Amino acid sequence: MANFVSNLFRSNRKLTVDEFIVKKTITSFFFLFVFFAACIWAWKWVRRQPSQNGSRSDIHAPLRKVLNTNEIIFNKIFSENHHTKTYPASAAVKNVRPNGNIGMSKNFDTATWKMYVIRTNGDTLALTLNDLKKLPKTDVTFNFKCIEGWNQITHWAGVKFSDFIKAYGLNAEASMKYLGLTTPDKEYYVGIDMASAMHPQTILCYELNGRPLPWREGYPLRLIIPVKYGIKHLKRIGTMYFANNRPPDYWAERGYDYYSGL
Ligand SMILES: Nc1nc2c(c(=O)[nH]1)N[C@H]1C(S)=C(S)[C@@H](COP(=O)(O)O)O[C@H]1N2
Ligand SMILES: [Mo]
Repeated sequence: MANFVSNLFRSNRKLTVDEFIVKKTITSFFFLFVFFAACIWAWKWVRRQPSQNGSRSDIHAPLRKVLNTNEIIFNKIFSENHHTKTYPASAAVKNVRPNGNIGMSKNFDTATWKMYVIRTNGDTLALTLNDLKKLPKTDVTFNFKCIEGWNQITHWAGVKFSDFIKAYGLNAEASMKYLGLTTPDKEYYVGIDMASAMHPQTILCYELNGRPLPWREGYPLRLIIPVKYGIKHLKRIGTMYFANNRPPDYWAERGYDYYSGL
């Protein structure tokens, strides 16, 4: 057998058709084997790599790099002209499925709630819901998508984030790279790239289906940001701040994509 094979590859004589087919087949299997071995090696190599930020909860660095590259590409193609598809309000579901209640503890005093906005000069604004309701109202009906794999068409209203920035003269703040949001108890927190925050469909939301936000949907105020997956739509905003470095992000710390764009 070994002799027969080495004969096929070594001899200079013209091969018969049968010999030629056998030789081709052996060569093909050889390269297929090398290819599989390379795949297994690459997979093991990825598994051996530490995570980029050194934390055990993060994914392996090469995979994280792919996500970060995706983010750069998405940032490039992302523009204000790219709107998420909207629907008539009548298409919205009546019974909205609530999901995720981190940072939404029962002992929360709605009467004393304020949204704190930490300005870049160190000042802090404390705004009531009425302050926000005085600003122009915007609504959006879109297909809300959760990374868990479900989606639902929902109808929300509130103040466009960019209108809020304009009304309060937060230009220095909006020129920073990121917006950070946390719940009043700081248990849930997200970071948003400023282009997505300033997108015309992003709203500081206080109504669902034309009524005040239900408790489980984030009363009194939440973020609605149709260009992102559900994880970024922080419910019950407590504090807002601005930064040039990525603010901490609850699900990004647990391995999900920081950008989470749609
Ligand atoms: N404070 C807070 N906001 C949150 C979450 C959470 O656990 N806590 N979960 C997020 C996730 S994963 C999703 S899909 C949406 C769900 O919004 P809904 O409950 O209004 O459907 O809220 C997001 N905002
Ligand atoms: Mo989600």
